[in-house]
This record gives sequence, C-alpha cells and structure tokens, in this order.
Amino acid sequence: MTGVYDLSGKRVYVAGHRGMVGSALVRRLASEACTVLTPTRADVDLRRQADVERWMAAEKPQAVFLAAAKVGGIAANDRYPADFLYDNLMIEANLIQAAQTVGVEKLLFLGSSCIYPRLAPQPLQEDCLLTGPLEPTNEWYAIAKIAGVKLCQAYRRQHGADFISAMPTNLYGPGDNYDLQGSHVLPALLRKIHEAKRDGAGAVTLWGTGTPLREFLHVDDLADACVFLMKTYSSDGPINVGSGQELSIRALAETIADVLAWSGDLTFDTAKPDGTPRKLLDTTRLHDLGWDAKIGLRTGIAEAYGWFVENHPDA
Ligand code: GFB
Repeated sequence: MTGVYDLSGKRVYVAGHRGMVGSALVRRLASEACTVLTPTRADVDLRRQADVERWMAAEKPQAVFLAAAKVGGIAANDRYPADFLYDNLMIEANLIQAAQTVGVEKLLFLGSSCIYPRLAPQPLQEDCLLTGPLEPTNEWYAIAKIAGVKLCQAYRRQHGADFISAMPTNLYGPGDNYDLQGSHVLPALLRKIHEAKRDGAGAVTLWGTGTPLREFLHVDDLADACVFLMKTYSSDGPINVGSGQELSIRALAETIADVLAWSGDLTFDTAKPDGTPRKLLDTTRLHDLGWDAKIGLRTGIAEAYGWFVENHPDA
C-alpha cells in the first residue's frame, strides 16, 4: 500500500542530526518547504524516556526521521555489545512511543541490512527477516534494529500509526567516522591508504581475508531515498535501500588506492574477523516505486575523501 505524505509546512524532526545519516537528511530537507527540528543531546538525551517525552510534547513534530543510533564497524560491534543493544533499544522505544503519544503523523525508522539472516539467499529480500540465525559479529546491533522494525509494525497494527522502516546497505560519505578502531571499512581504508601515501609506506594491512562482499551506498543517496519513502511509502514491511554496487573488500581497497593514486601492496590480517560473507540487498520494491541510487562508487569515494582531508587536517 502506498499513500502520499506532503512535507510542506510540516515540523520535521531529524533524530540524530549530527551523525552521518542525520546530517545528510538535514542537507536533503533544505530543499523541502518544511521546518527541520534538530535538538542537541543537551536538549534531549534520547536514551532517557522522560527527556524524550518532555521534548516531544513541547515541540510536537509532525514527521520524524529516526536516524539516531549507536553505530560502528565490525570491531566496535564486537567490543561494545551492551552499548549497541541497550542504547539502540532505548532510543527506538522512547522515540516511537513518544511519537505515538504526541500524534506524529509519519515516522521513518532506519534499520540496517545486518538485520537479515547471515546465510539468507542473496540478494536479500525484505521477506527473509527472521528466517535464520544472525551474523554473530553484529547480532547485538541487529537484534536492536529488528526490535525497531517490530515497534513500527506493532504501533501500526495497534494504534494505526503511519510508522515505516527503511533498511540501508553499508553507507559512507561526508560526516563518516574515521577512527580506525570504531569505523566501518570504507572510511578505514580511505584513511589507511591516505596515510600510507603520505608516509611513503609500501603496504596497507586490511582486516580479514579481503573476500567478503559488501554493497556501498552514498549517504546522500540514502537521504534522498528516505525523503522519497516518507512521501510515498506507507506499509507494514521494511523496505531495502541499496545501490547494487557490490564488490569484495580487496576490490574496494584497490578502487580506493586507484582513486587516491597509490600503488602499494595489500596485506591481510586474518586474525581479524570477516563478518558476514555477503550482504547485497534486493531493491526491487524500492525500484518499482520509482527510486534508484545515483552516486557512483568512484565519484562517492572521491567526494568522501575530500571531506576527510578537509575535516581531518591532522591526518
Ligand atoms: O564495514 P565493516 O566494519 O562491517 O567491515 P560489516 C566490513 C569488512 O571489511 C569485514 C573488512 O570483512 C572487515 O573485516 N575490513 C578490512 C575492515 N579492513 C578493515 C578495516 O580496516 N576496518 C574495518 N572496519 N573493516 C557492519 C556491522 O558489518 O555493517 C554493523 O558490524 C552495520 O552492525 C554495518 O550493520 C552496516 O559490513 O562487516
């Protein structure tokens, strides 16, 4: 089922506006005729129910993009399972309940492609949710995100709330985390190859075997898809947001090396985990609604690199 939701004149809350996804949403919403609400953590700590209830009752947003989350790469997921589970559960539960209470007209919850079973058939269709065991390196995060999807479905069913969920594939772009212990692979490799070039190093070490396959989507494409879905999608099931740009981790490193004009060797630390072997989203549903990604991987990498250099003068 689809409907049309008009953002014009609406008070639109972007939860998580300082993160990579939230800041892309704020950039994208600048071209909509709406008022964007972006409270800071000092105004409202999303992990605290009383804070969220108070702020939502006072500000009464009409639409909410729920992009606030504790996120990180494979090592951060492994190191902070309690934070990934607790913070994300609290943020989702507090915001979704408060949104229903204050009469939010539409809410879009952002999940993750890691909610799908580790060995589900590829490309991953929305219907494979909860059909098999999760990838152990990120099951804490995945369980929290599955709970968010289920909250949206439950509030639709019980309260008739127009709450929807979008499942993005691996994201990158301006505002990404470049801390090598906590980051995802694309910013990590940008940084490592940048530093190797700067230092004249002949080799860069990747984690794992380099064989896992990943799909990458530029965060500005994601933000555009989210605004599109907010306007046009109104259904119970989650909807995938991907680019179809899939490659191995080794091929990703080679592409980044090429974009940065660095020609050293790649070595592999196989004591580090590979994570899930493949994670490609089936985006037929979104495509059939009329949306496709626009930013090519090489263009996106070059743009992300420009942001990194500008914002990390130390590197
Ligand atoms: O992006 P990433 O950290 O997370 O790692 P996931 C993807 C792949 O890149 C893994 C390899 O096979 C890593 O071993 N890799 C190689 C590296 N070198 C590096 C490096 O220097 N840093 C990092 N980080 N990886 C995440 C989940 O899974 O995907 C999250 O943990 C979330 O919960 C996110 O779902 C989208 O793609 O494996």
